[in-house]
Amino acid sequence: MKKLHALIFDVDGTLADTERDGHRVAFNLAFTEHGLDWNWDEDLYGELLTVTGGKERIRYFAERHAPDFIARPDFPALVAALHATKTEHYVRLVDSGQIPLRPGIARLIDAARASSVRLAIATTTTPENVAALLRAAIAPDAMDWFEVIGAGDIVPAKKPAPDIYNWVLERLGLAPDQCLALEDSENGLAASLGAGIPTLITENTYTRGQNFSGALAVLPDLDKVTLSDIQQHLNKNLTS
Ligand code: XBP
Ligand code: MG
Repeated sequence: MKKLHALIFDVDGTLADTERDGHRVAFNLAFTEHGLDWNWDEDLYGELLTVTGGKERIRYFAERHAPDFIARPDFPALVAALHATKTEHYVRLVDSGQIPLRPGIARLIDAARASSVRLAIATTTTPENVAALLRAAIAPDAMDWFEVIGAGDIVPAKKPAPDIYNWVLERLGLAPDQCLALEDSENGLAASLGAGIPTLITENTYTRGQNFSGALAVLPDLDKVTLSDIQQHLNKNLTS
């Protein structure tokens, strides 16, 4: 039986449903502030979510819907400025307490801390966004509860590349099969499996129906999931 040494949490869509009412709203506020008539409605945003990384998502949208924007010589700087404004709006939204944790997350984190299972984060979003969510949705000192926080541009390639998970594993000093990753999306699963980490999926409205082959299990949420359930998923994985 492989003992669980660490839980590695994805953030957006896993710790909390941050995309529809958080990131998407922040992007639209940033577009307005920069005088752009772009508006990402819920359906369009669902399509754009296949591209991980906010700056990458803006570029992807502009390539398809705003060729004049792409043609501007200062395009890269504009993307960076747009994304910085978006992050300010997102942090403000999260600080106002509007984005709660998903069911079962707080209990699982408390159980891990009580049984010395180490905690880490591997996410595509920015460190500022992670800090804001942990502070507002968990506790003012929650950043200290996670031994390693891998976020955003710290690695050259974002999910579905495994870079962020390998970065976290290296700093945890653990082997992939001593950990378990908690993810919500196909891109996230590709990243964690790419790093060899057994992974549980908690799907959400934006990721339901994606290709989760290779996951230990696909769950609606973690509301009823205990650490021993997770250990059993790991043991089953070893015998299969
Ligand atoms: C999800 C992402 C992020 C967020 C937006 O991250 O792909 O890009 O959608 O955040 P994960 P940024 O599921 O890996 O937590 O604008 O800061 O990228
Ligand atoms: Mg996610």
